[in-house]
Amino acid sequence: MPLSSDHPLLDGRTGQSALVRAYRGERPEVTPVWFMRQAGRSLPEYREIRVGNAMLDACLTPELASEITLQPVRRHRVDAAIFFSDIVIPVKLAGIDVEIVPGRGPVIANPIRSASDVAALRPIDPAALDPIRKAVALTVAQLGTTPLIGFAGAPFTLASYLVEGGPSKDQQRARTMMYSDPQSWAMLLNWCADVSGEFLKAQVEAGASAAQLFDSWVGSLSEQQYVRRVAPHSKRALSHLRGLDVPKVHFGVGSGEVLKAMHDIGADVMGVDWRIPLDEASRRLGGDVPLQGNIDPALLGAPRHILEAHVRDVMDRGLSAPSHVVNLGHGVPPDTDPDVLSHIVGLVHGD
Ligand code: 1CP
Repeated sequence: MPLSSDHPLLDGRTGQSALVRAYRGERPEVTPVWFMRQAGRSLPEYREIRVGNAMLDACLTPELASEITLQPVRRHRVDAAIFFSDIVIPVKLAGIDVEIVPGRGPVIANPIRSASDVAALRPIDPAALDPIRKAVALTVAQLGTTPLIGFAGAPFTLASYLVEGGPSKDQQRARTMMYSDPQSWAMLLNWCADVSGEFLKAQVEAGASAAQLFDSWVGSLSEQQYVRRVAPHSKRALSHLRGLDVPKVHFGVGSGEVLKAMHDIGADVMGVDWRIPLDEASRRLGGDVPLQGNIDPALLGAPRHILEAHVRDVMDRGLSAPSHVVNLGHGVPPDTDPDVLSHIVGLVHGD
């Protein structure tokens, strides 16, 4: 089913925005900028609104999710909103007992480690996604010409949480399962692809103008294992957007070795972390892929002149790609001074 005619991309609201034009490979007059994890703990207004609301409850309360999504757009004047939610929301909506533990991250009550655990997984009920559709609709109604980016976790990153039971340094248990029980692994990743894919599709249908797949922990894989045991499932996640013509961004941390393979699953734009310069990323991708990134989050705490020189260097190197959306190389650290983010926006926009 194509996008409806009153979708922001088609009804004149976001189709000509700097973000969408850059994602499509054009160079708008002003370079667009937004920040991964811009909606969250670095903002006092976020910390205030979250008092008394557990993380995943906030994500599933449309008015709250919408307000939190809008906060960084108002404050920083970024060129995009990213939907406030979490990669584990579709897993929760499919019946898995998961919580976000403050200071730690997602914790799964009963990790998925055996063939029978995998066999017991159930598909997501489309009605369970109603709070997501509602939150997105509320948000785009207020965003006007600023596009909303929808997102989902890629199957490998999502499966890592399910198998490990929580955050882990190198996803070792998950990778053990990948080698020792490839069949259950493939079934688990297909399930993750389908729940993430439906979550992403719900956001796009309800009004998101772009989609970003986060494979945050892909850096723990070799290229060979990525191509063989992961990439087909990431492609499957994106296949849920078939017929919905929105730009698709693919991002991973430590993804230098797999950048090309990550693009090959059907991404239009590659998000790059801070470990490789954008001109090198562009070279690895053949020079014709729009890029997003890659300010080192560590520099947000550096003296202004050092940060500014780094941002200019990132922008210069971004000229080697057909187009560039400025972002960080990973999420905003919680202790970031929000004024530093606003300052970067001004610098990138040339205010
Ligand atoms: O109580 C809180 O405020 C918890 C902190 C928090 C927030 C603000 C979590 C827990 N998730 C989120 C929101 C969130 N998560 C967004 C919202 C919008 C935005 O980017 O502005 C997004 C896109 C995510 C996606 C997400 N969740 C990813 C992929 C992006 C990335 O940062 O790599 C991952 C890996 C998660 C898992 C997760 N959720 C929360 C935490 C602390 C973590 C990481 C834990 C770990 O280190 O393994």
